[in-house]
Amino acid sequence: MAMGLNDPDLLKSALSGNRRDLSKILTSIEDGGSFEVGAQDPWTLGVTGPPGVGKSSLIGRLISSWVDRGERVAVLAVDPSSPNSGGALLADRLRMGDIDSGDSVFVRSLATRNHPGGLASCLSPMIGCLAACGWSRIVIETVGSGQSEIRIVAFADRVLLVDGPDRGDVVQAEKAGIMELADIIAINKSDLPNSKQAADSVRSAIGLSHGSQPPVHLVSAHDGSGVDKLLEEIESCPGSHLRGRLRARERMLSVWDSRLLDHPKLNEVLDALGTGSITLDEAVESLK
Ligand SMILES: Nc1nc2c(ncn2[C@@H]2O[C@H](COP(=O)(O)OP(=O)(O)OP(=O)(O)O)[C@@H](O)[C@H]2O)c(=O)[nH]1
Ligand SMILES: [Mg+2]
Repeated sequence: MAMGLNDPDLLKSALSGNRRDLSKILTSIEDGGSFEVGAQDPWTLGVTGPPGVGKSSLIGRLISSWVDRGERVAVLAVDPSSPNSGGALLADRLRMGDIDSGDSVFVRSLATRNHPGGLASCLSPMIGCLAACGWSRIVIETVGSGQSEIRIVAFADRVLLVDGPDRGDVVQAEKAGIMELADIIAINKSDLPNSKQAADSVRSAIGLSHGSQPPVHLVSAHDGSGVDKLLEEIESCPGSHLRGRLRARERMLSVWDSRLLDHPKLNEVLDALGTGSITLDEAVESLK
């Protein structure tokens, strides 16, 4: 199961920059292996937002700028694995423009369908592994603005919510509460009509909430407008301080969830609960 992690040569090779061996290690982490190498302080950005708003295109823009500055960028693209999407790999669709990714960009898809208990147990070790292997910018992209996406991006130290010019997108994000967790909001597709109105409506929606309000940037991944400013905002974002507690809560809930969903006795207890032979309280007790 965690065979790759017990192989010192593989580890050494990944740490010295071998991408194939890095992939092998990430696979063994996905399969349940743990990974701990020294005290790393990974730089992480979570990017989330409704389908099709341009998250990958925008990440592509950010990657170009980062690579120009000498950063090495890793993207963990989390596949929602909805039955409708057919498990399409987000990484395949990552639009990175014409950047020469070379050794500076690493993209990895994570299929949530392989993880009934969620990704909680593998995200932190994967991030740690990428940081140890010298990836200085680690981006986690998720699609949607529901609870599970919030839980995933909460593993990053700064969160960017991307929205589109449709009011429907914005409402979705408001409902899910992702706006409270976002450090920065980008309204993409500023080259299309209605994007300014969408930005205004987001500003007024967050104006009604308490606490510090995230800045709202109007950007276009297509023509690049506003992207430099957005990048500066991301770079100067203080990381975990502002919304650290909120994110900690989501991380804890997702670890809690996955412990329950991965519990070896779960099916047995559900069967008993389903037939009424035990009570809900007894079921909970027996899964502690
Ligand atoms: N007009 C316009 N279209 C854009 C812009 N950014 C992205 N798109 C288009 O929007 C579509 C979706 O772009 P993606 O970058 O795949 O969006 P996404 O949010 O990553 O999509 P999912 O990962 O499937 O949720 C593509 O057809 C892009 O060409 C933009 O700034 N302006
Ligand atoms: Mg995408």
